Amino acid sequence: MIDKLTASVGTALDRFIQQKQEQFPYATGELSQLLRDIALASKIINREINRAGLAGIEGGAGSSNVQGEAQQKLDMIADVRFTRALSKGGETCGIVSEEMDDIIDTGNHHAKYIVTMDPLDGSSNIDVNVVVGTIFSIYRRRSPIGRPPTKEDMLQQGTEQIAAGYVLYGSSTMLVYSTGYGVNGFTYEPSLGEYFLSHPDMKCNDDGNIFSINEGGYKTFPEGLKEYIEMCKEREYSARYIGSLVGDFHRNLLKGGIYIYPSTSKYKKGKLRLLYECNALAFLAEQSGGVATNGYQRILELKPTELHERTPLYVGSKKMVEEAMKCLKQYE
Ligand code: AHM
Ligand code: MG
Repeated sequence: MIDKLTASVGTALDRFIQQKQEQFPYATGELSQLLRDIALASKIINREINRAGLAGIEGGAGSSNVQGEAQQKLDMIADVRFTRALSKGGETCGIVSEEMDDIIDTGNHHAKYIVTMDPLDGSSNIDVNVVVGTIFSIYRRRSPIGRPPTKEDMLQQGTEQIAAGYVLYGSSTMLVYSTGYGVNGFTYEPSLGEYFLSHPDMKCNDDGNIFSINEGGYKTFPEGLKEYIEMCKEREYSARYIGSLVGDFHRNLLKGGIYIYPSTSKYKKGKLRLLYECNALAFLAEQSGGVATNGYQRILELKPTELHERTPLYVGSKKMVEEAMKCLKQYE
């Protein structure tokens, strides 16, 4: 039975990572190990998410889980699990997480990689059983090996990413990542506890007919954006918005579309964070043939100045993003 199952799906993630490493004779295996650490952490989060409903029934706030840990919100649990996996894995010297104000020093001062992550994006969706995701970027450190990580290590442009990806905890759990040579998607097979290649060399269509935006803030959107939205409606495009970035991005990557989080009156600079949400998705978008901008400039070329800074995001099919930018430009 298991043989049949494994034969019907693609290469296992571990083997895929190994094969890719072998294509680079000077590769040390550290990045491969880091990717395995992320995959492992995601399996643990996946298990926690699947138990979320039951955990609520089993005990309310103040009760403890089997390890005796106080029950926490899942986004905090995800943060702890990822940080632990990356620290124990030994390849990461510093982490920026949405859940922590400051840089996390893993203590691995001889490691050469930096990870920025949103361990559980869209976590408010868990209460209503809707998809959530993990988003991550990997950079090479800038500071000398052997020292604690610095802010400069963290504030690198998106163009410096070595790898980036996301995990989508949906009707299936998927890990989608790129090391700069295209984008590959892996689906988790829970009975085997392994990811298998299910979406090789993912490509974002040049054009699409899905627009994803929270229109609640329409009145305060930039004029050019209002015009673009009206254009989408005239063409009877489909409006699709989960309100969970990874889910919305993933759907548009597979089907062709645009995701927009603009500046609004509530979030003047947009809501999404450059370091651990926008850069990773911009990297994946470009690696799959799509485009990602803040409406005016390429996301990957923005120079970050703060760990948790925000930026508007226009990402997805090339033609759609370019058309939206054209509309914005008219009002510059
Ligand atoms: P979070 O990082 O606090 O979870 O917020 C990010 C989420 C994204 O997943 C989603 O695209 C967006 O916030 C939705 O925001 P809104 O409810 O304003 O449309
Ligand atoms: Mg987030």
